[in-house]
Amino acid sequence: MAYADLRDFIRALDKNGELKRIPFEVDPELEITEFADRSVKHGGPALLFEKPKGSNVPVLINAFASPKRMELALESTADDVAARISEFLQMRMPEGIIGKLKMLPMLAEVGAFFPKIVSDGPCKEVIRKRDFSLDYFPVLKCWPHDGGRFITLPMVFSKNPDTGKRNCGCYRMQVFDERTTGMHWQTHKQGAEHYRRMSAAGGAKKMDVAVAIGADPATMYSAILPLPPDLDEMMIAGFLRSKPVEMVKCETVDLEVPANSEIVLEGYVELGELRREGPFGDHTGFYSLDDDYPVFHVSCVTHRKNPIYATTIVGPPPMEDFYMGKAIERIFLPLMRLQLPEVRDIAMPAEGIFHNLILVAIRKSYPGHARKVMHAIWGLGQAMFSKVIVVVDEDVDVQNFSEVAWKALNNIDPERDIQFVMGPVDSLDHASRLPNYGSKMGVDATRKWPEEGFARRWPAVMKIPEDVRKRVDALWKKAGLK
Ligand SMILES: Cc1cc2nc3c(=O)[nH]c(=O)nc-3n(C[C@H](O)[C@H](O)[C@H](O)COP(=O)(O)O)c2cc1C
Ligand SMILES: [Mn+2]
Repeated sequence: MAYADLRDFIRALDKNGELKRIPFEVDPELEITEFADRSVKHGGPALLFEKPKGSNVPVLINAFASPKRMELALESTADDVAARISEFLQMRMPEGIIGKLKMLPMLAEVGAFFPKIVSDGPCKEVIRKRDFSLDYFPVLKCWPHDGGRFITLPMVFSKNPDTGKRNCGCYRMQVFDERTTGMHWQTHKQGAEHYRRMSAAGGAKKMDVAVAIGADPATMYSAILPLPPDLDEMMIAGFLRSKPVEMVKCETVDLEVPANSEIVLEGYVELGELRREGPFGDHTGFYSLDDDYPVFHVSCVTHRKNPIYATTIVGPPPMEDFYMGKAIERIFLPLMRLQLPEVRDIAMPAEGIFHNLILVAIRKSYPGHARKVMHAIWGLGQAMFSKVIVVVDEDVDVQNFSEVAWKALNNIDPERDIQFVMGPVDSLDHASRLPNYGSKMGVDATRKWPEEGFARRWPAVMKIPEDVRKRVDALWKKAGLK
């Protein structure tokens, strides 16, 4: 059963022993960060701060911050979501009328994912068009040198001015004052693309933006998914929760938001207006330097009665975002394999902060195959940011980082097997020579073939035969070893 809203998810977390309520006052400035960081590093629960200092609105954090909680959020393991996607991708129109009839339930299921417009919803319980202030909400100052307080887990809605298609992305927002924030959509993201297109078209002075904070977990999660442009996150959320997302029209802008949202900030970004944003203690574990970004002007706030403020912190790994990213790794594997069927598995170790290190196991079929896979990944959506790609043969378990390091380090002749390329890099990369532009490295750690010019013999890995192992199993016990 799909979660009705954030509260429904909080109840499920509670029931499963995955939530700790904090009934006393804790400061949203740094103290909640220290709680959240300690909790995630110790495998602790999600935290609900009932009395954040300076606000009557409770704060939920770490709701997705473990494999168990990701599974509760998606009501299934990420691997099962991946299997469901594979099933859909393999769906072909069967022969004959009987076969076609058998397909109907599946097609009906596809139709059932599309978001549905409803006329009212809980997010409209309180509508504030004049009398509102962002200070009402317990927005965190996450790290000591942050430029201010940041909304860190928003669903930012905008429309592509050319296609009319909706986008929803999670872009942090620095609170500048009671009614304005930053809008940190990085240059490669869809919000920034909509902004560019509107600016280029001329005519309009501002771009409508609506921000929802807190909803059912699948809808919240969809905002971070690296989907192709113009693929509606709300449709994918409907797929994930097996129930359409109900959307309501905003009061002051031409956009819709999830009806079950806890908090909605409606407003606009003025085209051409930029303001210094940051620094911000970021995903990388380092501060992102301050930079100029668009400004979001809030024109109306709507919220539920007794709203709950959902947030997260990012920082030295592993943090909550690592668990969200791990599920992305699993869920997107079948989609990657649509283009690259030779990919057996991929892994993004926590220390690589998503795309700084991607380990890929392939079934190698022709000379140069590992390099083809690297280039394909560099051309695949947000995987373009992959700073280091290590390609290994399919007999290497990429989830076992120690096995990858051991085999890859043995298998490479660095000068021959390492490839550098130039291209777009993540906005958060602080080492690249220019912002958003720099080099990337591919490591071909597969076994080298004669067809690749490798004239020497390639040795095998040592292994004791199975029959010997069995014999020793018995002797081991006989010797009294454990
Ligand atoms: C907690 C969290 C915070 C994020 N903050 C930002 C941000 O400030 N700016 C940004 O461009 N992407 C940010 N992202 C990544 C985007 O949400 C992600 O790239 C998403 O796929 C973008 O969606 P889009 O392709 O529809 O633009 C964040 C992700 C997470 C998990
Ligand atoms: Mn998108």
